[in-house]
Amino acid sequence: NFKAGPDQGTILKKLCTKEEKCFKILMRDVLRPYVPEFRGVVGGDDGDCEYLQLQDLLSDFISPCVMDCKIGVRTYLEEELAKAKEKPKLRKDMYEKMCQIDKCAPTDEEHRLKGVTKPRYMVWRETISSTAMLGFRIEGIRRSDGTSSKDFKTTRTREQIMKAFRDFTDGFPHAIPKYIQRLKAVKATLDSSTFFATHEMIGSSLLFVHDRFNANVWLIDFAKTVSLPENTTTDHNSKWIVGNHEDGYLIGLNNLISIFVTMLEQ
Ligand code: 4IP
Ligand code: ADP
Ligand code: MN
Repeated sequence: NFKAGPDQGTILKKLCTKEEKCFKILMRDVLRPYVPEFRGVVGGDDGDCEYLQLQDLLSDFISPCVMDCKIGVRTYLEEELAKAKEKPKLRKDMYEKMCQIDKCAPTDEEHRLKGVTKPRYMVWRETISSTAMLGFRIEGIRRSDGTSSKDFKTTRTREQIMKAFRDFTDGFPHAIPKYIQRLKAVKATLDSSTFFATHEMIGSSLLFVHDRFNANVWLIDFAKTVSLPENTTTDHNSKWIVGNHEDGYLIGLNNLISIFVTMLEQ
C-alpha cells in the first residue's frame, strides 16, 4: 500500500478518493499541524495507479519506535451495515480470521456456513480488543530495532493496554510527558476544528513516534472518514446507535490521555 515518494521525506499511499477529499480539507483546517502534509496526487513509477503524496512522519527520527492506535468505538461505516442488512454477503476470509483467534467465536450456523458478514466480524473484533470498551485499540507496534508486532487483537483491558504502552516506551521515559502534551493539544484543536465537527472518523489512527530525543503524535488514515449527512451533528463522545453517526473518537482520545497520565504518576 505504501512506497517511498519521489521527493525526499515523502511517502506514497495508494489513492483513495475519500481520503484525498479529507486531506484537501485538512490542509485548510486548524488540524493541519497534526496530520501529514498532503502534497497532491501523483502517478506511481508503474504508471497504472495513482498515489497520495504525503509527508513521511518518520523522516526526522533516528531508529524510531512507532505505534498505530485505531481510534473510535466503531470500525465500520454505517453504509457497510446497511449493505450487509440488504444483502448479507458471507466472508469466508473473516470467518477464518475469527477461528484463528477463537474456534468457539462463530455460532453453530456460522460454522455450518463457513462465513460471517463483515459487520459481524468487525463488531466481534471491537469487543475482543479495547475498541468497544476504551474507544481505541493498538493495531501495531514497531520497535527501534525494526522488529514489529501486530499481536494486539486480544489486548482489551486498561491494564493490558498499559503494559503494552510500558513496553513501547521502555527506555524512552521522556516520551510519555511529550505524548501527553501533544494528545492534549490534539484534543484542544479538535474542539475548534470545522473538519472534526463535520466528519465521522472511522478507522482513523493516531500514530505515535519517538526516538532517543523526541516524541510526537499525528492523526493518519482517513480512508473511512466521511462527511456527516446534512443536518446531522455528533459530539464524538456519545454512545453509537444505528443512524446517529457517533464514532467515539473523543472517548478513545480521553482514555489514551488518562492512561498515559496514570503511567506518568506511577
Ligand atoms: C480488517 O480486519 C481491518 O478491519 C481493515 O481495516 C478492514 O478494511 C478489513 O475489511 C478487515 O478485514 P483485521 O484488521 O482484523 O484483519 P483497516 O484498513 O482500517 O485496517 P476496510 O476496507 O474496512 O478499511 P475488508 O473488507 O477490507 O477485508
Ligand atoms: P491503511 O489504510 O493501509 O491502514 P494507514 O494510513 O493507516 O494505511 O497507514 C498504515 C501504516 O503506515 C501506519 O500504521 C504507519 O506505520 C505508516 N504510515 C502511514 N502514514 C504515514 C506517514 N505519513 N508517514 C510515515 N508512516 C506512515
Ligand atoms: Mn490504517
